[in-house]
Amino acid sequence: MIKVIQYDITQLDVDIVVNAANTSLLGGGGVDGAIHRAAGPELLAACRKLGGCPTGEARITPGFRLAAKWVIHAVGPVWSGGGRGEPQLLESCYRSAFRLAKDAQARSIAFPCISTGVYRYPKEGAAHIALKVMHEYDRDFRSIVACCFDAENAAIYRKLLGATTGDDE
Ligand code: AR6
Repeated sequence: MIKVIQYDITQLDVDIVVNAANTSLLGGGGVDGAIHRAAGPELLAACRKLGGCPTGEARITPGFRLAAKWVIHAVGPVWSGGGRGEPQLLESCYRSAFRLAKDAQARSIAFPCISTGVYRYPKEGAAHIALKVMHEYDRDFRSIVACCFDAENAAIYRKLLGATTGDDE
């Protein structure tokens, strides 16, 4: 089941929280900063051992002080007009996260709106890609949560999800 909520992702009781990280995996602002603060310094230590992650891919660590057992650090593209493979990279980043989540045998997973903050990916285009991949993996999970932080993203996700399923499922 795909659910749209407007909430702080660090507070969710799910098996896996996905982070919108950068290629260094060493933290930053936005949801990345919030996840590192909530998970504690052990998260940064675990990320250091990973040696970074290319754009469009993802890596997994424990969730440490989060309720979530795991954090998947997914690196979305920086928007630079759309002609530099941004849609493909964003899609691949959601797919990589789902593959890792399946390997970890997770039943529930929550995603932020990757790339739509500091990385400036247009919100509607990003939501379209996120929901497309979420639908592909819907049957593999008990719960897939699109965790929007801002009202604009929440409205976009609800509109697009309603258009494909008739409601929030
Ligand atoms: N819970 C859920 N969503 C959140 C939260 C939260 N606590 N805080 C922010 N968001 P951004 P990006 C939303 O900028 O665009 C970092 O510095 C936010 O409203 O966090 O992928 C990284 O280290 C927006 O909708 O990530 C990278 O350098 C969404 O999360 C860079 O930013 C993503 O915004 C990645 O940029």
